[in-house]
Amino acid sequence: MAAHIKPLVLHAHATGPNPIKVAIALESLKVPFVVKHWDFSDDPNTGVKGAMFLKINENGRVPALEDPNTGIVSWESGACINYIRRVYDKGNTIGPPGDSAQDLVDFEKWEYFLLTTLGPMTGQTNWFRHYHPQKNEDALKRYEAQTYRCYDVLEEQLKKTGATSILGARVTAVDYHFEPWVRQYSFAGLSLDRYPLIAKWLGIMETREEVREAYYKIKGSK
Ligand SMILES: N[C@@H](CCC(=O)N[C@@H](CS)C(=O)NCC(=O)O)C(=O)O
Repeated sequence: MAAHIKPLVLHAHATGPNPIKVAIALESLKVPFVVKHWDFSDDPNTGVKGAMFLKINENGRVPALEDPNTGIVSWESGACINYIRRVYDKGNTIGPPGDSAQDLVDFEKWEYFLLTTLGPMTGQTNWFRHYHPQKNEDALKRYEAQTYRCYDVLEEQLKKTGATSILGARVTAVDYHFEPWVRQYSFAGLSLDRYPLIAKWLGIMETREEVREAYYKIKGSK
């Protein structure tokens, strides 16, 4: 794939999980890309809330993805990955494993479940555990419980697929969406003791080459 493609620019942060998903998708398809790191400040030149970055993403969050081959700029990890799939995955290696109407819905329902529920609930758990200026045990309990509820749903799904991938059949972009968020369980102060299949799935994902390479490009370690 690589030879005639100009490297895409992935705007990222060294620790946030959302840019990593996009990096995994690009790695999986062998689409060349460079990473530009931003910090979480409003510094006009370096921050995601600063003037320079807001010209790329007016929502002031990473990831954002610039494609010099098409002139397209995307942001929101879901939009970035779906753009990558449409343009660079003509053979459908990371999209829905089947082409029935149910296969397409299955792909989207898990993608949206991560984007709207498991990701944000984990993010709020992190927030109230590590960053909220005042202790707020009620909020922390609420978001922990909601994240565990998502783990319950995922564990049940993995019972159906044998835990080698979320949709079964093969690894897809859905797994790429989940991996960086589920990997944060320990940082979020959560445990996988009650979730053996999530632990198994995560172990498989962590050793995949595209995942290791993506972490290396974003964080400098695998
Ligand atoms: N729904 C967005 C979330 C993006 C997001 O929250 N990114 C975090 C890093 S993982 C961020 O940029 N945070 C900066 C901030 O909160 O100021 C997506 O899926 O891309």
